[in-house]
Amino acid sequence: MRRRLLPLVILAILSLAIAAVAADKDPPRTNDGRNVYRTEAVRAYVEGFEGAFPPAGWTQTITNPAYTWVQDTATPYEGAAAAYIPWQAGIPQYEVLSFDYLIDSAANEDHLIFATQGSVYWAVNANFTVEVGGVEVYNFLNEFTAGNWIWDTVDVDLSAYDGQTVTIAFIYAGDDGADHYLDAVSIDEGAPPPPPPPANDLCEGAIDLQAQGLDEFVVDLCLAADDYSAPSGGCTGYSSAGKDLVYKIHLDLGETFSASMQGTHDAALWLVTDCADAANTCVAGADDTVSEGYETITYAAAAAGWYYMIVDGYGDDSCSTTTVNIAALVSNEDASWSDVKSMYR
Ligand SMILES: [Ca+2]
Ligand SMILES: [Ca+2]
Ligand SMILES: [Ca+2]
Ligand SMILES: [Ca+2]
Repeated sequence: MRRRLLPLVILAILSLAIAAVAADKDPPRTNDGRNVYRTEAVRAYVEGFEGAFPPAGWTQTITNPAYTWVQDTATPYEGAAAAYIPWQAGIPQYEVLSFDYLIDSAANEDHLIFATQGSVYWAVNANFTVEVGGVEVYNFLNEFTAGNWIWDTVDVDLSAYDGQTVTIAFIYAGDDGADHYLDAVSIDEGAPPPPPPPANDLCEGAIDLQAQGLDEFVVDLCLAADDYSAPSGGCTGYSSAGKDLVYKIHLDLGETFSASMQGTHDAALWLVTDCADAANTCVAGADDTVSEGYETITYAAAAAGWYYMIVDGYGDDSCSTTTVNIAALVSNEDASWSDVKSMYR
């Protein structure tokens, strides 16, 4: 008996799978791999629909009691539950979840962020919109791009409402649409400002390799800006439009300096005598390999003085976390390893 049923069960599963195409009105009722947790910003307020429904402090406007917003645990965006509304044909729905919030300009708490999913295909019939103070600030049909039944986050800038208490309303309205979801409603502080560039982003802040005793170090070039580019066809053979950091070293006449760098980007390494005129004073450079490759320069000082090493990359604003190796200096008088001068002099 069981064996005879098995093909029928398989057929049923297959037909269900085939039905789950773009025009499906119901989402897949599983949550495999889609419970993504957000970490990108500080939340000043969050409602994840985990507890009482509607949540404390929220208002629910109901016109179709059998098909309105409810708590649902089948496919939350995060946590164990989300707000969910089933579709209905023949009886129009205008179902609203709303809450009031003081948009605090002082704390920069002026981003409304929420996760939603639904069917863009069926939103033509019944759409999901968000209003702030009665003004539409989000339209699922027009703005959602992640696809049908894929959770995605929406970020609405509320800075225009700084200092005001506003009603934020999530509205599902229409007839014969598709199921819709809402979760992780939050008022976030703005994204944290980017970290300041490293002190040695520019020549003025060049790090003294010897004073710092640096012989091997790892540095994230992505924190830097592209300020210097080797001349095309010049000392590295190519321009270097990648993000760059600057190091300096004092060399005696004839002293040989050797350094290498390696990262996941197409690295470029060059040494100049006048950092303010880097492109025209390059004395050694290397851009011989592509990503993951080692670039190595070796230079015997033609004059005593300061030299500036620019740790760079070929591609526009290219960068990676890069390992830099500085070989011990070799003096002019006797270029043998027995006469290697310490970096830590
Ligand atoms: Ca939740
Ligand atoms: Ca720079
Ligand atoms: Ca550069
Ligand atoms: Ca390279």
